[in-house]
Amino acid sequence: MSIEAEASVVRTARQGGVLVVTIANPPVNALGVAVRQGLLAAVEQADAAAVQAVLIVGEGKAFIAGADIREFGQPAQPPSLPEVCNRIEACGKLVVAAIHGPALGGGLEVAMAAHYRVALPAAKLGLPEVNLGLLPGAGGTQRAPRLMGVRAAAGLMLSGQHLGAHAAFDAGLVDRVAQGADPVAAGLQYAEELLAANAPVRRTRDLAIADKAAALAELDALALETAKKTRGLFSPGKIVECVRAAVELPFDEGLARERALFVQCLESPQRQGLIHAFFAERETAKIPEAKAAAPRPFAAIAVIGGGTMGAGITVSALDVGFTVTMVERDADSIARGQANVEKVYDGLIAKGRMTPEAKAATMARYTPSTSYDAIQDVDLVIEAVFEDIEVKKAVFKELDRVCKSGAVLATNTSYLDIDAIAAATARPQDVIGLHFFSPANIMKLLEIVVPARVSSDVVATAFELAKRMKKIPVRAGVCDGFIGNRILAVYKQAADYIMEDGASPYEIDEAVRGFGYPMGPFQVTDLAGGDIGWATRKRRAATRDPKARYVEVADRICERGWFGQKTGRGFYLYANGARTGMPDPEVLAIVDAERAKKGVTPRKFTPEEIMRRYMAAMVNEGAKVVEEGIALRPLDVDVTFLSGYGFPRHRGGPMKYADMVGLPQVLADLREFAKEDPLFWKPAPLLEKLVAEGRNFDSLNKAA
Ligand code: T1G
Ligand code: NAD
Repeated sequence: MSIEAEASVVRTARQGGVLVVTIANPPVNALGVAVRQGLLAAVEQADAAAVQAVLIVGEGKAFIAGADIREFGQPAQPPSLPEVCNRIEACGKLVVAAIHGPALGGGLEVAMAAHYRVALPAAKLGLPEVNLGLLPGAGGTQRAPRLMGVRAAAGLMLSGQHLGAHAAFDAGLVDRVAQGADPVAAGLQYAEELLAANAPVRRTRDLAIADKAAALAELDALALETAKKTRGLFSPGKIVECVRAAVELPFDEGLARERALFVQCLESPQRQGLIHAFFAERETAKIPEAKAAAPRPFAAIAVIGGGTMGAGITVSALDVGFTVTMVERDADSIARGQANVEKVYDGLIAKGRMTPEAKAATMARYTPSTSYDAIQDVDLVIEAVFEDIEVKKAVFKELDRVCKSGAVLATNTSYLDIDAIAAATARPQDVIGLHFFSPANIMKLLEIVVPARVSSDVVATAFELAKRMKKIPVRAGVCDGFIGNRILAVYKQAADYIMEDGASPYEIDEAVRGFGYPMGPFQVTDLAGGDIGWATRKRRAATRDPKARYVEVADRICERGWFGQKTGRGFYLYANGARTGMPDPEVLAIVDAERAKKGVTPRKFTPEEIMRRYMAAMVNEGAKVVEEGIALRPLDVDVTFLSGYGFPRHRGGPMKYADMVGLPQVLADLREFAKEDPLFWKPAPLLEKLVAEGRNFDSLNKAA
């Protein structure tokens, strides 16, 4: 890397007796190779120069947001970050770090290698490597326990959370909290005070860890707790091992142990999955329409319908500062709607996470109404009424009548044809799908469904809304179920086939949980309510391919009124309103009866075989969704399932998982299963094409 490149991302300048080292590597001063080389050169320059101190600052919004995540998986380029941190710590001049924004991962490790740290009010300090399947690999696991204590340091690394300036001060991570936003000014003032006080060079490596016996006992307990809490994850346990090394070993041996464990994490497939998830979530908002048009201005929102979704959407909007007018059919319904909203805030107050005053201030931005005329001036409307095309068309006709020109009209439908809904108005260019997930105030995913005649600025407005609501947006085309529910229907069908062929619903759920999901498909059906799926199956019955295999077990269960948790039984039994269900022998009897009716001889399925079929179905439909353009890229399918369907994050999403397994293997599985059912298991042409060309799904992410 040339001197100019180093100089371009790391600048040095003398200010009196202080060498100010500024990292300027937008957007977040990631510690790419040029920054590492620049930092090393700057410290060596300081040691050689007639300066008394060094001040390290970041330019722009961040101090340093960590190692350059894009470099992971690439060949390592010297110097390594541990070398840079050790060199900073070894500097003969006082080194001060002034933190005015994110100091995360390697960024905090650089700061902890400095001799003194000052934080400004907007500082955010953390070691979030665990979120990437990694651990702090530049001395963080050895220096943090020396500064914060063993328990607090382990907690910071295992949670991946960020600490604010004052919390970091209280934790011993920084020595001072200064006011203002200018790190150079605050840093210089602190450095001069330290020099005036003849403060010594203070190397973190030399700090002692108090009461080692107690610390080791704590780590024993933490190791057990971590294994239980982070079931199936690789790096959390390695973090605890590193902290144990910090207690048991001399500093440099601890560093060597950290490096060895870091490399193990780097080689773990979980690192690939988690880093893919990190970047994929930041790519979904990069859509053609956002390049083509700017969002329309919006501040006042209306929500039509105050049921499960209407209330959750209202809370999401109120939580980020919008005014919301909720419109319901009649007085009883609007009273229920308002109660559904207030219930959320009362729950937070009961948990001490909100004050009554804050609730009052929030509800002051909420207006209940039973008249559509109340929303003639709003900028954006989100409809969440019954999932019935005629009801929705009638509502959109009413919106067309009352809403001002330029208002964005959105529907929260789960399955219905948004082009048909738009056609019910004289302004289809203003109609878009905003598919929230239940509970809407919690779930991060927002499927933004783009109908044929919508204008680009309306799509851009929807993505801007997602950003302001802190949702993860995914652009989807119009089809039955869009991206998520369409693919869900297919792998749920595969689960039904596996059940009818011999595995119990409980074995299938267990296999899916073993894969890393919080719940299996039959538990999810019971949670969401079996009646919703039943209504969808009935709606589709008329158009279902008569040649397609159809499993009637769920229908038999629904015919008995067993809709799941809300009726106390479904696939599972929920005694006394329990949230965790027990296997139900009567359900197994229903399954056996359906097998007998179909002449199916049940056979054993291993968890691996269950997951091979479950994932093959999911990936195959995912490939169809991409090739039809319903999803822009495979990563959009991944983000949909990571943020809306509980897909295990460390596997990166269904399409990333398929890439890691290898598309030839997935295709071979499909072709094997197609021998039993060529219609259902017919491989997607895109999958066959990619395999034939020796390419993978990620090649399409890059191409987009
Ligand atoms: N490396 C590379 N690119 C990064 C990056 C990083 N560390 N952090 C952010 N970006 C990119 C991001 O992809 C996006 O790009 C742009 O910056 C803005 O990010 C050895 C092993 C800092 C709180 O885990 O948490 O150090 O999409 O949209 O919402 O121990 O980014 O514009 O092209 O997220 O304001 C540990 C990760 C690394 C922090 C800012 N560090 N970053 O949030 O903006 S591992 C992290 C964040 C490590 C060492 C180890 C956030 C942020 P683009 P953004 P934001
Ligand atoms: P819900 O039955 O809980 O609420 C619907 C509300 O709409 C009722 O309160 C009803 O009074 C009101 N309503 C009906 N007609 C109206 C009209 N003409 N004007 C004003 N209000 C009217 O239903 P929900 O579960 O909230 O679903 C609403 C929509 O969201 C549906 O399209 C559904 O498919 C979709 N959705 C539901 C979920 C979910 O998990 N429940 C998830 C995503 C999307």
